[in-house]
This record gives sequence, C-alpha cells and structure tokens, in this order.
Amino acid sequence: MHKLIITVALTGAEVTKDANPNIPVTPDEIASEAYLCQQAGASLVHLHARDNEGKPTQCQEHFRQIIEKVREKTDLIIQVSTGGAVGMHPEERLQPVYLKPEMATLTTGSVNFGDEVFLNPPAYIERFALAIKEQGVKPEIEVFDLGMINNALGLVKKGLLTLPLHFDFVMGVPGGIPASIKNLLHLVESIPDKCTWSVAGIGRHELPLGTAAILLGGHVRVGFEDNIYFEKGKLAESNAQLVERIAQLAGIHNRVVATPDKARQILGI
Ligand code: KMH
Ligand code: ZN
Repeated sequence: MHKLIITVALTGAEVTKDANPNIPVTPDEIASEAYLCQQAGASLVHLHARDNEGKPTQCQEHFRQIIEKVREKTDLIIQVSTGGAVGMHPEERLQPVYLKPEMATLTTGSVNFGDEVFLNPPAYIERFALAIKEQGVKPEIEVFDLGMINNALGLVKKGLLTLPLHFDFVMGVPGGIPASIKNLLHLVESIPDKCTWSVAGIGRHELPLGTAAILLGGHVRVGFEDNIYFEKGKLAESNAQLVERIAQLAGIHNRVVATPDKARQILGI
C-alpha cells in the first residue's frame, strides 16, 4: 500500500467561530494551524479564505496572503478551493487558480447542499478544468455523488483532464451521496486503475470513513470544513487534533504517513 496522505481542510466556507471558536480564519491563524497540522502528520492543505468579517471570499489577494504565510511555515502541498461558497460567480471561484498553487479542487457536477444548490453545470466544469490545465495545476476531483466520476471521465475524453486523476469522495453532505462504507466501496470501484482517492466524511462520518480509507489503501481528509467535533458533544480543539488521530490510527494499522514530498510523488505533482 502507498503511504497515507492526510489532507486537512482547515477552514471551509460554511463553519463560523460561533460553531467552533477554534476555527482558523485569518491568514496568520490559517498558517499557524497548517504548521501544527504538518507536525501532526498532514501533507496536503485544502485552503479557503475569509474576508475581514469572516465571510467566505475567493479574492486573489486574500489567497495570496494565506499561501505566502503557509509557505513560510510549512512545505505542505497547497490546494486551493474552486468551490468557494454556494452562490459565488464562477469567475470569482476561479481566482486563486491563477496564483498557480500546486493543486486546486474541481467539482464535476451540481449537488443539493443542505437547503441550497452547489451549482456546477457542464459549462462551468469545462471552464474550470481548462483554467486549471492552463495554469499547470494538479486537479483534485471533488465527488459529491456517483455521477461526478463519469463527468470527470468525460473531461478526460475531451482532453481537459489527464489520467491518472486524484479523486476526493465527499460523503454525507445533505443532498449528496450518503456516507456509508458500501457507498465508499462503490465509488472506489468506479474509478479507473492507477487513480488515487481520498475520502472526506462529513460530521460524525469523518472518523469511520477515514478509518476505512486507511484499511482500503485510500487517503484521508479531515478538518473543520467537514467536521467540528472530536467526538459526540465535544468540539475539536484544533484541526491538528483531528489530523493526529488519523495519524495514530494509521500507525496502529501499519500504514505509514506520507511526508509532503512523498505525497507529491504519489500524486504525480
Ligand atoms: N463550500 C462548498 C460549497 C471545494 O472546496 O472545492 C464547496 C467546497 C468544495 O468547499
Ligand atoms: Zn472546500
């Protein structure tokens, strides 16, 4: 089995300080937290930005500051979000890609997202895939439901994406694929050979699906974007605490945790 890549999604677009006061939102908070996560075993950081009021933004300047500070403190693989927040204009969502980070997300389909819709019609997806390709950035395909895998493979046929792809299965969003082991197996069996995958279980699903990924040879994403609790009724103290638990579980199962450079090699960056 490959070494284990632990991705940490530190901030996201939806969680507020009211929900968990430990969420990092300023560039300094994000960089300090990224450092602690690397110490705990993370090799990849998934970044969102917030404005001065704590609201989600895809503003390039905000991302530039965050990326600079994260690079000063860590050598984590930097992955920017192109999902941003529900309702954002596609060109706004694309802004951080032009900073040429190592990776960027690409969601290959629309999905109900709680009471809202995370809108990714074919024209957006192709636009995003082209921009990501032109900037020389490695995409991570965000899969919120099964059909998104086929949509990504359609983009391979059109020459907008290149195999082997890296998929992230986001499971348990209300409106998306339910977070069960059975569904995870189905997703894993639906991607082409040599592709890599991680799983991001939402809320209480983060830990069991992460454990399954360790055993199945996949990779794991944790962090406040997906889950703010350490256990039922107990908020996580930090993202690093969530990373540390996955690293410990990997050790118990003899799965060695990847350094950022090893993760680059696994992902073909
Ligand atoms: N905030 C969600 C609507 C991504 O980062 O690419 C979308 C999201 C996915 O977070
Ligand atoms: Zn995200």
